[in-house]
Amino acid sequence: MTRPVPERADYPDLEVGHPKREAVGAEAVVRSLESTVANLGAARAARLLLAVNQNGGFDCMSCAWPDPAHRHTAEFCENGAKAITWEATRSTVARTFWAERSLTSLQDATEYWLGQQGRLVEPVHKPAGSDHYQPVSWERAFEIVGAHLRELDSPDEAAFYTSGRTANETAFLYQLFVRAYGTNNLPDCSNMCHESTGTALNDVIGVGKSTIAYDDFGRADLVIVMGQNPGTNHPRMLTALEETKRNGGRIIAVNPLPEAGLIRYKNPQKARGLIGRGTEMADRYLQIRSGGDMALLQAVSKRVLEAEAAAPGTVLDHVFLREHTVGLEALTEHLAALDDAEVLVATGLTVDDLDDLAAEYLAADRVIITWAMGLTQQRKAVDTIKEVVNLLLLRGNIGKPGAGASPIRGHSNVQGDRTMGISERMPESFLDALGREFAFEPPRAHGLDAVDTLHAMRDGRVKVFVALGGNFVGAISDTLAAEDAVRGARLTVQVSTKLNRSHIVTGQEALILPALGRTEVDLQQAGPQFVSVEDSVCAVHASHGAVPPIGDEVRSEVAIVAGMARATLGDDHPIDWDGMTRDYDVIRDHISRVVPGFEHFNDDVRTQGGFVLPNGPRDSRTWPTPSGRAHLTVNELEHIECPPGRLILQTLRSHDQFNTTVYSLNDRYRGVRKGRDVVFVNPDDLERLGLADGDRVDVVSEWPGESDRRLPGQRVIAYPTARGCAAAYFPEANVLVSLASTAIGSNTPVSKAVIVRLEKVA
Ligand SMILES: Nc1nc2c(c(=O)[nH]1)N[C@H]1C(S)=C(S)[C@@H](COP(=O)(O)OP(=O)(O)OC[C@H]3O[C@@H](n4cnc5c(=O)[nH]c(N)nc54)[C@H](O)[C@@H]3O)O[C@H]1N2
Ligand SMILES: Nc1nc2c(c(=O)[nH]1)N[C@H]1C(S)=C(S)[C@@H](COP(=O)(O)OP(=O)(O)OC[C@H]3O[C@@H](n4cnc5c(=O)[nH]c(N)nc54)[C@H](O)[C@@H]3O)O[C@H]1N2
Ligand SMILES: [Mo]
Repeated sequence: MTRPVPERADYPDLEVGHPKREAVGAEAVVRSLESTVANLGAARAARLLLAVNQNGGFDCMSCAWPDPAHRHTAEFCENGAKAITWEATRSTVARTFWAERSLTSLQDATEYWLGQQGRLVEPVHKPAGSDHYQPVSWERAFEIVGAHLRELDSPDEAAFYTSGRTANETAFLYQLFVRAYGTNNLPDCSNMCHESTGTALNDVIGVGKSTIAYDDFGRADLVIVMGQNPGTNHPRMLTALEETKRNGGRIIAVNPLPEAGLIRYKNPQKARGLIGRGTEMADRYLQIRSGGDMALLQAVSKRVLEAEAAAPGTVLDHVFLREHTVGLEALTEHLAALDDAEVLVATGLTVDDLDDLAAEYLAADRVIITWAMGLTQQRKAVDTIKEVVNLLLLRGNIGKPGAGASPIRGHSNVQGDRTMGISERMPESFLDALGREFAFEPPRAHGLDAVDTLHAMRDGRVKVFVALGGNFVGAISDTLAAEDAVRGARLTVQVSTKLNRSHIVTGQEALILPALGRTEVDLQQAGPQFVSVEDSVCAVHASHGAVPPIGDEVRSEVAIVAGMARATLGDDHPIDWDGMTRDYDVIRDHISRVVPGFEHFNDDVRTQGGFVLPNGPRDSRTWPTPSGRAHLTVNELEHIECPPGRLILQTLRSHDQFNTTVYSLNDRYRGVRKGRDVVFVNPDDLERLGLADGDRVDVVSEWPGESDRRLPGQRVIAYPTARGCAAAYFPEANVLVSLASTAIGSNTPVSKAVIVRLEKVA
């Protein structure tokens, strides 16, 4: 019997309560342990939770937050426990699943329901013209991939996606396969995530990564947290922010929403966190209008420069600016002309707010600015991040203890994947080294990023799509356009642990190849293998699986990539794919000769706690830019015009999801239970729009020159977000974001600022 599939976006039991004003504490710990034990059994749960983020254990896959030098016995958070439980479940997709269900019958399945079906344990193939997947042998599956790739007129007619959970060794092998095959079409989740950060930081400081170390949080006088919800997405960061507070530092949050974790934190690892009142987090909370950060940063920098003009020689770090930067004069001139009235419109803040933030910045000797998707998924994201750097540079806040620019990465190894060559445009120096090591000429033309891959699929220029993890069609913007494009492909291949939308919306022919997860022991001919990852602060460490594989047929990602490579390039290809699969030390030896910073990889990764990659700006104030200096830049302010009767909608994560993976229908901190079909709107806006809490509305987005996009039947929640702004959940709301709406310079979908109107439905 076919189990009924729930209809999309219809949650009859939805409950709405009050938002919380504190995060974590005893309740979260108890809940996460209860659910892990209930799902996995006590012994398996204990084995996993005691191994996570420990030396000799595995790296938590829930985010890229770094580990402190002194680890607790329990070095995980509530959301890490959910991610582990989700992967390490013992339920599996039944052998009969696909015989009983056509793809057509699964078109309305939600991500939540798909994820509940358990782990994928055998390779399956959907032949062209068929509406069902059917079991297929590994060898046959690889042959299908190889045959399709060899048949293409050009290697550029294929694209190879990577999601950021992929480990360093796998990522390196995968990009090697793709480049040996002949293309740089390596789109990845980073294109939708921190691409704006990499683009901006590379331009202005020469390194696209964070300039701080973990311990800097404990040394900072001021941490400004912008566009980020650490209580949900990086919960262990709250422990680092608590260190800032305990050492006398201050915290300022800049966010349209009052996020619980930024208001108060009860540390579950400390007795006072379990029973006491916890730590007050943000000393100031600026509820900025969506997309207003660039204006805010310029206004603060302007005030810093005015303070210097009023008391010359006393405000700026002149020695630093002289020795290490270029561009001060142009920046000073440009900001002098900044129109405060425009800043007030753009930010929705008051003059006092701007003055106070400037005063806080000036009172601090060591300042860290952290950010995530609230800044990167904006049209002017790249320029906004350059303004973060401008503000930091003015007082020498890069390359000294307790200070720096700190993008907080998303996926647990998204940063490492980039280091390993997963990018559609790696620098020439990387391609040269790769070609030398493996005696071939890598392709040089830039490849396609995530958005451009979809354009190319839509136009028939990309015909084969291979995904190493992730849920491309579920995660990218403009869902309906994306799905149409994917359906036109000849072959789509998903290497996955669990079911998601990208298995249901496929090319004419499709494969699902089941992979081992990070929690599982990876046994190869040379014995159990470990992999490695790089966290948000450039620390690289090993990850060892802790529990037996979920099934006999499931293969490691390395083995799957090697299998595809051999089948595509032929058994007599000079690259020894099998040797690298037998023993991952062989892959690491190759990496040590290709990637700077990894020269003694196999030794360094075996030292307790791993090693930290070199970083010029952080370590020695050296700037690998063309001028050899850090650049203060002039960026033209542009604020979001919101026509009357419209709102600026952001799409964001609930507390119980990991990207497109939905663990439960609750969003505890925001007071939502048993449903996700909601839109959060400020009460003043509701009144202005003639709507009320509890109304049902279609959320309709408008993009110039295109027809309207619609997310039907959302329940309105009156919520204390900034005025003029609204919020709805990713990935359901992706349908509203035009594929044409991307950040200037990084091509990242503008997921945090969509102009919408709300249409009341009966
Ligand atoms: N549990 C869990 N952990 C995760 C993830 C997950 O889904 N679940 N995802 C992982 C990934 S891949 C990533 S990239 C990170 C994402 O981590 P976050 O960036 O924290 O994730 P979002 O939910 O997108 O939250 C964006 C935040 O920015 C704010 N914001 C929106 N627009 C603006 C703006 O214009 N200005 C400012 N200042 N703020 C704004 C929102 O109100 C929200 O608080 O988390 C990683 N960790
Ligand atoms: N509207 C909107 N869109 C967004 C965002 C947003 O804020 N708003 N955020 C963007 C961001 S920041 C990101 S990073 C992307 C995320 O885009 P993706 O990385 O593509 O999506 P995920 O949901 O993280 O992928 C989940 C799937 O990965 C597979 N998986 C999990 N673990 C493993 C593993 O160990 N191995 C393998 N092979 N597969 C595994 C499972 O099958 C699971 O279903 O989405 C982006 N899209
Ligand atoms: Mo991300």
